[in-house]
Amino acid sequence: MNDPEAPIALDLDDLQEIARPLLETSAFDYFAGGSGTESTLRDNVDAWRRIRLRPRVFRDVTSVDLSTTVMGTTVSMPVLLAPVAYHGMAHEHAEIATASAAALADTIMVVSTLANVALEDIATATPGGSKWFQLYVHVDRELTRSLVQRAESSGYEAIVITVDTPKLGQRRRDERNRFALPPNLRIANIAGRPTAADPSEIANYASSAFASVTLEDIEWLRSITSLPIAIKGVLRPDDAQACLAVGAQAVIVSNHGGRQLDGAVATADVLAEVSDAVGDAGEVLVDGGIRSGTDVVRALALGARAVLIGRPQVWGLAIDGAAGVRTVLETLRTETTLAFQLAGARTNAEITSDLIWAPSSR
Ligand code: FNR
Ligand code: LAC
Repeated sequence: MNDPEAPIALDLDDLQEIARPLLETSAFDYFAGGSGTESTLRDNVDAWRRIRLRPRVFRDVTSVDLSTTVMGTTVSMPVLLAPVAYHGMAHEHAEIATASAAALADTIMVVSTLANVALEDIATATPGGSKWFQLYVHVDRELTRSLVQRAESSGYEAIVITVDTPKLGQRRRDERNRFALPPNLRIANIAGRPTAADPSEIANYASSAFASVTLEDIEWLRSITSLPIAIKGVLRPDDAQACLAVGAQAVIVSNHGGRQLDGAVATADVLAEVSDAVGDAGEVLVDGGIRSGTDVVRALALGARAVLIGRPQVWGLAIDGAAGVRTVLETLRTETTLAFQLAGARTNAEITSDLIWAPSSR
């Protein structure tokens, strides 16, 4: 993985096994793992592949423009990097490497509260790239306020509030490994260190520090920042509409990559109804199991404005640092361009719901 410009026939599914031997077992399991029996983890990927498309022909698709805007930020393609904790376990350059790859690919990195590099340092190191800050609302309101103010003053262009993590899902792999952040790494945005304890350090931290987010919390956050707000972790139309009612500009349909409620529905299966419920009142993004350009087309056809990828960014980071993440993004760009062309679409706007084939449409 050394020339991110070179078109490569890389299957993002292959990356996980290429990255496995490069990581400590506990780190690999933390990144790869889901909750419970990992049924939602598996279904996230399978659900996209169950979706069939009916491409248009007689369209001149010689040139395709993948660019779009998400919450007012222009991106070169409808593929963003989802917030993922602990990049320092995958590569010594950690979130700075990931952010530089996103900047070079002209797309957005959503930086996690639980990054191993302080949000200010990520912003300073990668001034050219558009970044959003993913916020875990803490029981400590002043800590929460300071995170938002720090992100806003560091040039982050939006706040992503994760609402599906009142507690951490049961991560059996982490429990077996008694997972803890390696001693040379820390949660750089938070002072101190989480205490190592059962079932795992991060589960213990989430359990003690994370708030169970309410709509009143969102209204409060709306009142303390002028940045656009996206709410991440929504799977229901009623919750999506509630997000907009309290001032969010976007909803991210997500089940946290199958890491929270095991048995939760795959995001591909609920995206259309959430998108229909939101309508023109806001933007809908989706993550979970996106592994190909065809998956990107499926998501847009079901109403998403853009997708976010989680684990593939980590595998790229582990394999080859910033260049590895860049290769993941450029591979998805190449695949998405081809998928657009074969679907008969030249722009994001031409990816419409009638491209979805369903038995009822016979
Ligand atoms: C995550 N995710 C996540 N989400 C969030 O809001 N804040 C976070 O800090 C993290 N951390 C995190 C760590 C790891 C190792 C994973 C795999 C995931 C969830 C992430 O943003 C996203 O919802 C899923 O990863 C998307 O699914 P895929 O692309 O990984 O299948
Ligand atoms: C996770 C949390 C930290 O999925 O988002 O590990």
